[in-house]
Amino acid sequence: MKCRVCRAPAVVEVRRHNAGFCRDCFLGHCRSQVERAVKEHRMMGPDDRVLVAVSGGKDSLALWDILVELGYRADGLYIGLGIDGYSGPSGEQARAFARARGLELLEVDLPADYGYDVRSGAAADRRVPCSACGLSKRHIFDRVAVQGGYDVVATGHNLDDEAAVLLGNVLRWDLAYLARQRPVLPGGEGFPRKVKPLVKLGEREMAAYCVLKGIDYQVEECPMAAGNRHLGYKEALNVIEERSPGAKASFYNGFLERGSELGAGTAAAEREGLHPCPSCGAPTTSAVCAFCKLVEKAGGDPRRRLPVSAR
Ligand code: Q46
Ligand code: ZN
Repeated sequence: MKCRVCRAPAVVEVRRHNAGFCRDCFLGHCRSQVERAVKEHRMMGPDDRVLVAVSGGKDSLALWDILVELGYRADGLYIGLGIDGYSGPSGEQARAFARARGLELLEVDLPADYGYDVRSGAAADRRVPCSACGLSKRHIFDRVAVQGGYDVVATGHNLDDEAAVLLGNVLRWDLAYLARQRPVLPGGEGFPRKVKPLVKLGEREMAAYCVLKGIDYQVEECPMAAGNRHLGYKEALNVIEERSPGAKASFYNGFLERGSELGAGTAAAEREGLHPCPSCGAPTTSAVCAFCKLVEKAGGDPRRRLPVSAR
């Protein structure tokens, strides 16, 4: 197979595009897919300060790398989740990446800074671990971004992630989640804009990007992911994609083109009645926000000072 762009021998095949690429043209393809997503969905401008949610995995490190190559002012934020055998090496990969490129990586560690980890927080708040984890991460990314004056938080959700979440939301016809499932969520009083610049790139493309770029990343998945519903949806979509290459992209892109207004009213209603949490200042519709409740139940302190960029 030859590179679609320059006709040199191809090293990566992207079946969805029925195309092969040589190393340099593949890296260029990834950058241009991110540029296109940013432009199409008006994710951010050249002067925006970007906070990248960095887990140490392939997607977030590739995203950070691409945004910096495209000229964005992008710092990283890594959150230590206290998950045995996973959080230690993930943090190491994130730190090594930032150190090698002279980039700024902010860090928050749930056990050291808030007195709980994903498992104990989940048990105290009677949630499944991924729910406690997601709540903690969303809250901390939002607070660090708002307090640090970042314009936007960028996450490494790729096409496979978004198609799997979409399948789950459609199977339940969860309109509130469908309304929030866009590549850009506008900011508001107390929360930053959130963007997903990798929505045009698949999981295998991100792994290939890291390998070809020499980016070491945490290959092991989080042990808590085993058995979660999203993995099942991903597997189901992979079976369909195997038979009909491009099905995943047309499922997700069709939603963006024709179905993304689903639940728009629900989303607007959710933002009404928001007020600052008396404990941490985050916008909430309850007396105290869900994060502060979780931290208090887990015996920690939600009023911890968050890290601020030194630049
Ligand atoms: S890190 Fe957290 Fe994921 Fe692990 S506990 Fe679940 S949500 S699976 S992205
Ligand atoms: Zn709060």
